[in-house]
Amino acid sequence: MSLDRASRVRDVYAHPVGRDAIDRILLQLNRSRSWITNPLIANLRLGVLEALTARFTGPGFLDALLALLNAHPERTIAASGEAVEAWWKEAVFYQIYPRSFADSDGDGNGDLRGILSHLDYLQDLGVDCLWLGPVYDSPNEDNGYDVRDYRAVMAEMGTLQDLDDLIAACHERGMKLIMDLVVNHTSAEHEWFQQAQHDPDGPFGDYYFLRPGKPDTPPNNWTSFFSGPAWRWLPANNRWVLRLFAPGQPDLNWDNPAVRDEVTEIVSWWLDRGVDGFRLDVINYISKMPGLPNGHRFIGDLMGFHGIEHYYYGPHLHEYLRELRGRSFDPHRAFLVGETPGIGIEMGRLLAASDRGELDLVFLFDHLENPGKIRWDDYRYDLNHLKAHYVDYQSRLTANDWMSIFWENHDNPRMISKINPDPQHRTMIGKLLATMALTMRGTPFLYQGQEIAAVNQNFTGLDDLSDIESITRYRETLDRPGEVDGWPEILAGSRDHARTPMRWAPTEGLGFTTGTPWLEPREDSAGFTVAEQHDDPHSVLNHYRELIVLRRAHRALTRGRIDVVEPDAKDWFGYYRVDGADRFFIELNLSDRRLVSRHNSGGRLALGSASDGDSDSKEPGPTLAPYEARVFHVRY
Ligand code: ISL
Repeated sequence: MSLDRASRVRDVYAHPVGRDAIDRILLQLNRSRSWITNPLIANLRLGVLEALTARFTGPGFLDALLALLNAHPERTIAASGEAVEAWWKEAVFYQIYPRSFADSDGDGNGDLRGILSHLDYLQDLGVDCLWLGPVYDSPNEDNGYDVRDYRAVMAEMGTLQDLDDLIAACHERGMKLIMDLVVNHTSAEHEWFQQAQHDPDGPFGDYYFLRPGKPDTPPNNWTSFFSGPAWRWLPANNRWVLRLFAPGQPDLNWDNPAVRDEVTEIVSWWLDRGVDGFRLDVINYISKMPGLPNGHRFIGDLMGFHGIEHYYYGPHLHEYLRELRGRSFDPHRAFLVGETPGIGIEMGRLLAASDRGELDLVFLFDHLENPGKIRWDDYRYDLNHLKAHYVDYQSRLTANDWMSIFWENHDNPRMISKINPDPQHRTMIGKLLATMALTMRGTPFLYQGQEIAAVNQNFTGLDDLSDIESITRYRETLDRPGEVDGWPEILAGSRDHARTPMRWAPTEGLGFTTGTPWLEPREDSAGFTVAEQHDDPHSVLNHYRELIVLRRAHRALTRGRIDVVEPDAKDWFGYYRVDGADRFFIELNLSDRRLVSRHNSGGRLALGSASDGDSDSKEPGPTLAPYEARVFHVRY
């Protein structure tokens, strides 16, 4: 049944897409859910609500929302069935940013042989599966997320043989490897786009979104994630091409069956080489609303990008994913995690519930910033938001669902710096985050450097940066009216914080390279390299290692149930993980103050983060130190 002006607010909230859309708006406006769920509002007819809010939203907002909802008639997710057993539900994933992990040949760029030479380290840490960032041949306008040839390795990273060796070496150690699959767009240097430009009316023209027009008027008002219009003018062709990201990243037209065939073949080609699965880059953007209509101004202003409602959950998304999975992933039993920016918990469940035949997991992003904040805001992240996110998310999952656990990757600043940049708390926050990542119910994805408590860099200006997003955004700030200095927001949000070389040793080149690193590190605190932490039993690195050992020994910490204690308690997060008679109680201080411990589980401390001596073996005190984490083992 489709929704219309006679429907009520509660009907929208009962629709998975509607619920996520409303939650997203509330989050952005920093308003509580009771705004919508109180009966006065919940019973309002949409037509009435429209009349009341039109001054605020401008005309057409309700139509835009209804079009989105009515394009997705699937309302329910079956809650029945036994939970599926799968290796990836118990695995610890580790994301490698190849350019910055380890350089084997001194050219300043990380490479495949560098990764190969550190596999023992990763195995020793307890990693089960590597997620390898893009290593395909690329002109690197967006560091490999612009693929020129899907079946070749970029020269500075090595060769196909090196990659085969890496896959084999992982498998020898009982580890798996997934690759990044970037198929929402290609590089403009990809042969398909070259052909499309050569003959826009030929078969490859329809691989992309090419539109005739005039050089001063883009076909619609969509904006790019990397600043400016989402369109690039091609003077030789007298046409525009859609590119949601960099000018050199034209979007593929998935409505063209030939494009979907190509992707199927690429995927099968890699799976035949032994890859265990993929992380699918911005996979929820692949289905664009036919006709590419203008985005609604209010929605665009709110989200920061115009047009997003026409592609972040497009009409054919589910269909295309099911098709791709059936044709290429299923025969290999490949694992799939989708990067899905902008969607919420219910849409995430529709994409990844085990009985739907689409993805296995999704990465959601609403927990990465506090309500009302965006990545470019310079603020202290309140961990109570992270708690609230997990409490809510866990409460909505059924036996068919499973979640990913992460807060760092190559697109975000380091979490420790966002929570509290004071160096005296660095180790404790590092261990707190380790404890949460490895005891929360779900699959943890660690990002390189997280295990040694990596923090943000002291960049001093644009010359210190490399990322296209930071650079284009900084230029955009210069064009804004007024003379507000744009640098603080770039420094707060730059993706380069997480992209500087891995800190292996406290030496020149950090043990990363014998040459000049492609991106200079701007942070030289002592004690935060792998070499320094390796033999220190109280290091963050060893905390990760011990937690992983504990996880592996107890199903309660992986597949076990989660029972949250006092979900509304502020600054304190406590939960049980339970598997039959085996249970753990986890207690976390989310604040920079001492807190009274609420532990009364009767268990003994299995692992604690307090740094005063060998606390692991001592009876824990009555108060938790700032950011302290404790894991108690309770047996019945
Ligand atoms: O820019 C965003 C909105 O703030 C992000 O949500 C963005 O959509 C997301 O970071 C997409 O990231 C992925 O695709 C990009 C690439 O640059 C990133 O490195 C990758 O993780 C384009 O391929």
